[in-house]
Amino acid sequence: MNKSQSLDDPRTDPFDVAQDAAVLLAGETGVARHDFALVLGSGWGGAAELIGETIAELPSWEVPGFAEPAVAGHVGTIRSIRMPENGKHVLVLGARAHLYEGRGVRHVAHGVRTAAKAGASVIVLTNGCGGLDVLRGPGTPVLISDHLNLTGASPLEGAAFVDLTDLYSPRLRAIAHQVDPALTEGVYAQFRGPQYETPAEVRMAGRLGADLVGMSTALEAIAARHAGLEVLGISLVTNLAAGIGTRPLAHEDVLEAGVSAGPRISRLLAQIVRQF
Ligand code: 8IG
Repeated sequence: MNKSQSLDDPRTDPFDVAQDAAVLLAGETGVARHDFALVLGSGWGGAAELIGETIAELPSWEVPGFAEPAVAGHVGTIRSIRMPENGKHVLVLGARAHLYEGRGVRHVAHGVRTAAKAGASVIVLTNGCGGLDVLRGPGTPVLISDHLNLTGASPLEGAAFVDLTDLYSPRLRAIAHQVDPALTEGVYAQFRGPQYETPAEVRMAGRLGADLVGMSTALEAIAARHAGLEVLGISLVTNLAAGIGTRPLAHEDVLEAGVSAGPRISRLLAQIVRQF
């Protein structure tokens, strides 16, 4: 068997590594094609069990192009789930690479590219984030309507002039609203991190149109659109952004908000995916 090429070699086509990953996943799971993919961010880890039966679960680092996750609370497995209602297969990526980990944008985009090569037509990107609106405090899920990519980076290479109008699928957002009419929408601003924003940066993001601030998702959404996937983005507000609330930001509070909102948002996500 060929050893997989490295994403870090500039001569490697990152889609070739994604193809290798998809072939390995098909072999290990026995599922030739997955229909949907989910990227589970902070707080969202419980959704998979509610969606269906786990057919197979692999440590992500056994799959070409994936590495071990760096952050406590980020789950490092890739699962194949079968939905009992319709027999559809869902690829659950619990291993997200963040820009702040410093491995580069190819690693950030690798999960969504693997999902596309595995056959998925839809990807749901979830995250935990900071909120700018005091009326949507910790524990509130918010649909992403659009984003501001404030990272200065792109997951694309070369002249990939991809259209991002309606990047966050109006069709899928309508499904989510049907499932929960109380869901609101917001614009997600991705910062590079890993530090949280200063209050001035949060005010800046607000003036630019952001409702949510985070360190993921926008770059993945761009890569997903480029790979031909339909994108749904859902954030869980785990903290009020710096200077909006009265308390300093702490990763422990973020994890706690995820734990307490987890069952509720997991049910919501499972209900949405059933309508795809
Ligand atoms: I969870 O307040 C989480 N992720 N940039 N700001 C940014 N990322 C976050 C935040 C936040 N909370």
